[in-house]
Amino acid sequence: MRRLILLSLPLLILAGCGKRELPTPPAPEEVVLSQAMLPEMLGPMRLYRIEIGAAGEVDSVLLEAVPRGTGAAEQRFYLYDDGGARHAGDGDVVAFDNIFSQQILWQPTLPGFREYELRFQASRAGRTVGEPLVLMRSSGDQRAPEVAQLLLPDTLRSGFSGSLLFQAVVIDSSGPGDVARVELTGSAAGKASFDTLLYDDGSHGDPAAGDYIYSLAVDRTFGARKQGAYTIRIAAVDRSGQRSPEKSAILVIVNTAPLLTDLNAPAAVQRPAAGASSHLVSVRIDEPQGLQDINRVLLRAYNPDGTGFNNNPFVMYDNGLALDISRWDLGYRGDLTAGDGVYSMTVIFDAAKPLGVYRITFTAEDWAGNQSELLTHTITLD
Ligand SMILES: [Ca+2]
Ligand SMILES: [Ca+2]
Ligand SMILES: [Ca+2]
Repeated sequence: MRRLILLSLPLLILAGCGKRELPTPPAPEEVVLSQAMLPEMLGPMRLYRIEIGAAGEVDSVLLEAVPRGTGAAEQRFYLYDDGGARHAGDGDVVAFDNIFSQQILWQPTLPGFREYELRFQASRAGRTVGEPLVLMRSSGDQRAPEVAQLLLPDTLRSGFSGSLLFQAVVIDSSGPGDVARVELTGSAAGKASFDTLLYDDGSHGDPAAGDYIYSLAVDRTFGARKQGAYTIRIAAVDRSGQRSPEKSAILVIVNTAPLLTDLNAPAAVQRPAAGASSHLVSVRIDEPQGLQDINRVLLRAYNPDGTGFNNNPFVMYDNGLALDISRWDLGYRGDLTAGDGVYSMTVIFDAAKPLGVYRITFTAEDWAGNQSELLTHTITLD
């Protein structure tokens, strides 16, 4: 009798399958991690209370701190939802409210700025459940760097030779590697301000890398477009974005006018019987702050009777553009080589020009507004 029952059971189950769905086991309760509470920036040897919401049936949540790019957990913490009853000092406030907590002492193995993956993983009865939640956070010293000392010249003489160093000693408790940048700004009332960076990597004239002395070597061209007493402010920013107080000093930048040299123009020209004759006129500009400080070079021409040419003044160019009368206004005035400091223009005489002595004057002006002395030349048309 007993054997008969055992045999008939599988038959009954099979018969049932044909008519309705297999009974599905109850789905395990879904576990979702959310609403982690932790600071953006973790400071070494500081205590933090961490919280995470974990919906579902969860015993604990494991937090692993993985330095970015290493893949290996450096620190591990377990978070509990026990109201602090079973794990004293975990900082959990209310038991069984699905908020898991722990107080952690953040102890990175390396000082300085570093990014971390913080991986939260829920577990139940010793097995992981649900998907991990990964958050990016950074770790680093929370004290701002400090500009300890400025090593600046007090004056940049006009046209000085060689180079001078702008330097600042910057202290950061996490080491020079934690300083993201050292900024220098210069300002003066009514003048355009400027900014640049100082370096401690052996570049830009820095004599020694990694010695906390940030440097920038400048030459005479640094004074281009600058003139007068500037307030120099230097500040350092670390990799967590914290900014030091500024340290300031006064720097006097002396900027003087360009000099006109090497005038190249004919002393005498034969008037053409017909048509026109053209003559290249050029002058070399010595500018103490370099060519980038030259604003404009002007030529003025005067007739034998002393009257000025209608088109005075003429702009001279250092653009390397050959003479092309149809593109005269675009700067095609016969300059031979661009950017060599030799500014050029072509003087044209036609058959209608009166004979006599023509006077030509040259001036140059820099971007600080300094005017060169006037250079005068004469061309005799005969
Ligand atoms: Ca250095
Ligand atoms: Ca100048
Ligand atoms: Ca030129």
